Amino acid sequence: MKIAICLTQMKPEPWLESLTSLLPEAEVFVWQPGSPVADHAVVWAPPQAFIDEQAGLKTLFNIGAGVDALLQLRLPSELQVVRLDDAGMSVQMAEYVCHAVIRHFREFDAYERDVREGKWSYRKPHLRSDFSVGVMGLGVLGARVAKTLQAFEFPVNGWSRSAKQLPDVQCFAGMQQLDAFLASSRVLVNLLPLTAETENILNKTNMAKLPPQAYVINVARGRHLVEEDLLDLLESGHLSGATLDVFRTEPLPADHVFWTHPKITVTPHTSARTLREESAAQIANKIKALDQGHPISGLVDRRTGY
Ligand code: NDP
Ligand code: OXD
Repeated sequence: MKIAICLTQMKPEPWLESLTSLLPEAEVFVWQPGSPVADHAVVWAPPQAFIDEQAGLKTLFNIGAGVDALLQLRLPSELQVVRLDDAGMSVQMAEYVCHAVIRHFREFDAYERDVREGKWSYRKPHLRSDFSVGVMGLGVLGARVAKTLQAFEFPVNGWSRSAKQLPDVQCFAGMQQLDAFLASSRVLVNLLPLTAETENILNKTNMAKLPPQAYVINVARGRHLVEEDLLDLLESGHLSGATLDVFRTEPLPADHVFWTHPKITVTPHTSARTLREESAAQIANKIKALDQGHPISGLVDRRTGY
């Protein structure tokens, strides 16, 4: 069995080492033009040339949860696309989102500023019941985030494509319930996949439906957010701030206004990192299962785009 590795923006060697030791019978190699055709590939944002050369490939294992970069390529219809199933990402995402929500709710950013200026200040505590958090996307990551937020007793709303029932989460589904979801979410957390339906969903029309002083946390993809619309709503005061982990262009360009905007907190696409050892073990187990004719989880539905 042959396994090709094709990763952009990251070093392939550690993956080569991990997969070679987990699958000693396989021939694992780092793809370059002219490499032999593999049975399976482990990829992150591969070029079209890789797909075109690897005709006959059976499975593409994405080393992340979001498959938008893969689905933009021309892929043979029979090629299976497999996402990572959690692999240690959901707990990181829950940490990140809870940190951002609590930092905003408790005004720790303002306290940090005061302390830097030597001020011993107090602020009037917000009411937790006024701080409902709306999670867009109730999949592997969103469901974990919703559950973790409940441990801090925030009221939690969720929005997904199909109707869901999650304990103590007020669940909304589909476009017909989007407005009601937005109107009842003081903090909006975006954990949707990037698809034709969700691109630019964080636009002025939708964000204006959030309650006054709402706060936006985008941890999914930069192309969900219309940047100028966010800036306008921050300027008008309708939104009180935003925490952004993902951007239309990454790395965020050095002269981008988000870097220094007083109401925006930026992190460098780091809310839930791919953990190599856990992820390589998951992929190796799925390759063994496929080899033995067993079904695997994490198959992407190419029609819905996630
Ligand atoms: P899943 O595929 O498990 O879940 C997606 C959720 O979004 C589902 O609940 C789905 O609804 C919902 N959804 C999809 N389309 C729509 C729509 N049109 N309207 C309403 N709801 C919709 O994704 P994950 O939770 O694993 O990941 C979400 C995204 O997070 C990834 O696609 C990726 O872009 C991003 N991500 C970011 C990372 C970072 O470091 N910043 C790390 C990892 C992922 P339903 O359940 O009804 O199908
Ligand atoms: C992912 C990511 O999709 O890292 O896994 O953004």
